[in-house]
Amino acid sequence: MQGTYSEFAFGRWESCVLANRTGDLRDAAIYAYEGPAVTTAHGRELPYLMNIIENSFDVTRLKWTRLFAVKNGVLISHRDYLEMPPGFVRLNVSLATDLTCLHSEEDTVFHMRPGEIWNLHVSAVHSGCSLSEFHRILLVMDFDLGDRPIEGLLAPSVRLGRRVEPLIIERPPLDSDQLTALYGLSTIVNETNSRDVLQLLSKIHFYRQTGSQSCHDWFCEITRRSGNVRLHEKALAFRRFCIEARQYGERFEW
Ligand code: YCP
Ligand code: CO
Repeated sequence: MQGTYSEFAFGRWESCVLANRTGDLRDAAIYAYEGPAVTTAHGRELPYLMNIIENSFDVTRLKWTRLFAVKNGVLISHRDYLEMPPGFVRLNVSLATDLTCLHSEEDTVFHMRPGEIWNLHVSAVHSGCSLSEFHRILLVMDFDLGDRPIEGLLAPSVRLGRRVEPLIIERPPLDSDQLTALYGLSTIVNETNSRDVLQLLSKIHFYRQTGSQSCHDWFCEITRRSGNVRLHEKALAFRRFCIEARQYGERFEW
């Protein structure tokens, strides 16, 4: 388990680095570098998985190989690669999942079936969750592709695999009573429950039609209506941190 990126996580969320620049497990916040990736101690404990990765992808371009585990939790909507040069792409493969484990990218919610290879556009607003006790494990690979075509990352056997229709999750609309109820949280939100409120908001787009970013916009509006200026400023700062701009290695203090 790494503390890195814990600001984005609600519930149980863990990351585990299998390969990076140094081979050091603690080197967990992604950045660009030259040269091949080095397998970490965790990666060495998973030779079968590392072997499949080597046989399926162009590992000469693979810079970060990580596992993200989530259980009864959510990684709040955010953008990645804010600190990366252009040309990075992320491929995801679900290793253990069930239908309570979902992802979002902007206005779309989907389920990654085991074995599917997903190119998530992580510079767009996105999120992921397990809405149950199911302990989902996701393989996350960041490649330095430059301006080459993405198909080149796949070994021929993988490239020729069957194309499947993605499982998009249709959601009922969010009605005006529900929106009023959400804004009503402004009457109860305070310093001690603000993270609980945010956790509730962060999951709503997985079961109601609204964009991935809505939780941040609602949280800013709820805290504004609460009249608690400090909390409202925190909300604005957190939205900036998650989806607008952040420095490399920047952390967020609640
Ligand atoms: C990353 N960004 O891109 C992380 C993953 C949330 C924030 C977790 O490596
Ligand atoms: Co992300």
